[in-house]
Amino acid sequence: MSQQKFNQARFESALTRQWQYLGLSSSQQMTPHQWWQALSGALAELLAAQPAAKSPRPQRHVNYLSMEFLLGRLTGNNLLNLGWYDEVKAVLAQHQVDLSELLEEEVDPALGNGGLGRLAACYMDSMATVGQSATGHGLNYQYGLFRQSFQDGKQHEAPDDWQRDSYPWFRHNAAQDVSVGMGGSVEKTGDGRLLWKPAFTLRGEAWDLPVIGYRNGITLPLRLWKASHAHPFDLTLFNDGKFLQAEQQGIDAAKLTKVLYPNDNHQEGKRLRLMQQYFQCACAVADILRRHHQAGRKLEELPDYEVIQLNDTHPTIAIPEMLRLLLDEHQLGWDEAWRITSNVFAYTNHTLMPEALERWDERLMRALLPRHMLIIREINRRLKKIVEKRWPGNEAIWEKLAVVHDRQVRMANLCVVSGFAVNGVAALHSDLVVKDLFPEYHQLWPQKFHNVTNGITPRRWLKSCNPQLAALIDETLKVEWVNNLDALKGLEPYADDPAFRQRYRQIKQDNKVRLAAYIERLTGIKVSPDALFDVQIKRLHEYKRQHLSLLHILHCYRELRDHPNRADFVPRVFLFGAKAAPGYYLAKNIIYAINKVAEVVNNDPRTGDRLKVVFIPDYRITAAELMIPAADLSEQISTAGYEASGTGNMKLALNGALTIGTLDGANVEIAEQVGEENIFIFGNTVEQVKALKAGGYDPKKLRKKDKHLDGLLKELEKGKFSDGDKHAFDLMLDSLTKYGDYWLVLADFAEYIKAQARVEEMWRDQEAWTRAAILNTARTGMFSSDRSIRDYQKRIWQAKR
Ligand code: 26V
Repeated sequence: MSQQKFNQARFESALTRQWQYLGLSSSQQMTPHQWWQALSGALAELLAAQPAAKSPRPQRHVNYLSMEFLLGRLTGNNLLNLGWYDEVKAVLAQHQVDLSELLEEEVDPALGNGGLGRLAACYMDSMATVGQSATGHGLNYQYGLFRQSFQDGKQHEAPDDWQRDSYPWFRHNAAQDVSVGMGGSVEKTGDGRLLWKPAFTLRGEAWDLPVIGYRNGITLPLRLWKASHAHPFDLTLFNDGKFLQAEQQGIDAAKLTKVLYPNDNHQEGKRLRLMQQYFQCACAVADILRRHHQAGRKLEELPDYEVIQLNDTHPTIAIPEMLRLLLDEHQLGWDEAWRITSNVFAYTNHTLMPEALERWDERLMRALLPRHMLIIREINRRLKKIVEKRWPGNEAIWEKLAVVHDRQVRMANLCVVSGFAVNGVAALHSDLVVKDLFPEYHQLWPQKFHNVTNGITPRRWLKSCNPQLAALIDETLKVEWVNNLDALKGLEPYADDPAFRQRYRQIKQDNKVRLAAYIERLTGIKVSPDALFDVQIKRLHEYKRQHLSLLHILHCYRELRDHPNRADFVPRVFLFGAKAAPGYYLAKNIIYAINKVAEVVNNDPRTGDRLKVVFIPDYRITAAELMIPAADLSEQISTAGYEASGTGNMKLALNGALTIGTLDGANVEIAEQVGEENIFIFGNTVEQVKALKAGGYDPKKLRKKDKHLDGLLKELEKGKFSDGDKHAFDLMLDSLTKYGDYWLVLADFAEYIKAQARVEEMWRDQEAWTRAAILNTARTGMFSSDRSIRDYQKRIWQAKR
């Protein structure tokens, strides 16, 4: 397909219709926000009028199921992918309206927590760009991830009412609405079959967002399901007395998709969450089967035409739902229903952390989904035979492999057993999935296991967020690199060109000035753009170790006080962006500690421009788009073995920040790509972490030996940063000493400080630093999500079967 041409006359008349809808008599009456709405509404209307793109070649259609899509603002990105940015800018200028100012009016659709949700958004962008036929399925939450503010340094949460009802990119595709049952019981029919009689039904409304490929005329639907009451949709069933209405059961349908659960890497066994999961799965599976049927295809052929990719285990109930429909509604036998199902589903694992591996209480599952629970029990029964045959009488192995164990349904096991593919999200992680998480499953079915290293879309994460650098690359390479990121290799020779370095450095400087202005507007803190911008942006979690960076800040502050006249002190601005799950008190305590230390450090006249600490409130995609192009140093300091991949690490490296990091997740592959002289690797490796844990690691002993570290911790304990309150940081500090320092913060401290000294040594030679930064941009092309999607195609979606 070729790019869609911009038609000014059609655009202008669509724009006119928009202000007329708003009840205004001229475009001049529009507020800036209404202008943004009118612009987006007009574009959405023009797109909807386009004929649907045909897939370039016959291929399995991908259904990407994810509970989260962390999109960020759409209007600017859509203009860029359409290739209409300059034309639209010119038209608006004729109305005395500035496009870039309008784009600032958009509130982020924050329908995700962190990396997993953002990955889903990058993958939609790349599937559209590489021409993979696909549909995204998710939920249309009324409230996205909470808004964060700080009060006396403590995190406060406010609801994120992002106004989905008036979001101009949404189209309610009422013809695609479906009906979803819940609760009730299972009855035997006359011919001995089982049939589910739900206690109530809900309506699933199909709300579509367009995902626009990069200048190729392809648009994919991202279908976000919204729950509402079933009537009048289900009036016939209601009149027949077959189903009771949701309201009569005291179920408020609209509550179901009201709010995104704010947990990241931690499962809560809440009934409403399970209802959300099933609701999404039921809508998606009904939609997939309907499309298949309408295309005139046979059920047996489903695996030839469709794949369902599960983004973590959250949409796993799609598996028993598919089986239920094939068995009960379409009356297939178990073997055939199983063959179809197990050739359609593929599962991506995003975490090894035990507390994030989903388990659902069997009783809860049975109360809500009685038929599904029976099906899961049947899968388990058949699995037991396979395991018994391979490991006769081995209870220990069966306990590990069972899908239902201890009255809990283990969703990851269900995925591995019922799907044709399982993948991790970075080479190291995929290795650990096989070796530590599922070694026995791997012995049973080695061919199911794959690696697909994560990626990021270069449209949003370079071209749109760093337009100056994109222009320099355009001018230098003179080829289209935005959908062919390996072309960045062509920049390598320029790393040694002083004139190019100068321009590259100036762009970084301009981006830092832009960020400094944002920081001052937001927090009142003035930071110097000449300082090294040290950036850690990600969800707040102990394993990500924001508190390790905090100890380094204390170290720098101590240095400044001990040697106030040191000429070679490297000025730094520490920048954090992170939300903590509202119920994760230790994480919130770390935020508090960073903010309290910031207060003291920033207001100490001895530090001046040389040391500043800023925790940017309400970290979200829009903040990331400002911070990433301005970063000098990228903090990727998780405990080795726990960060499955990371994707912020890729965005930062691509934009020329050097990484300081452990050998964890995709850091390993980033190091391979950029070369060890252009990255700062430190800390215990996965093997060393395991050995330390096995060998009785004792942080108290370590602290006793390391006087410097002991001194820094004492400052926190004595209330020096908390107005004398000696217990302000107890939660954080006790975890590091009293409770055994599970995440090895103290164990990696000394090496981290040494690595930071290497950072400073390079920073003092700005030519060397810029050279390394350019090489980071030049050598991170493989982290384009276009490459990830092609890997999924080759290894999983379109692989020979
Ligand atoms: C897990 C859970 C557990 C159940 C309850 C709610 C909930 C919500 C989100 C999650 C996600 C945890 C997994 C996750 O986000 N993993 C991240 O995935 C990124 C994309 O693959 C990867 O780059 C990060 O390293 C990984 O932490």
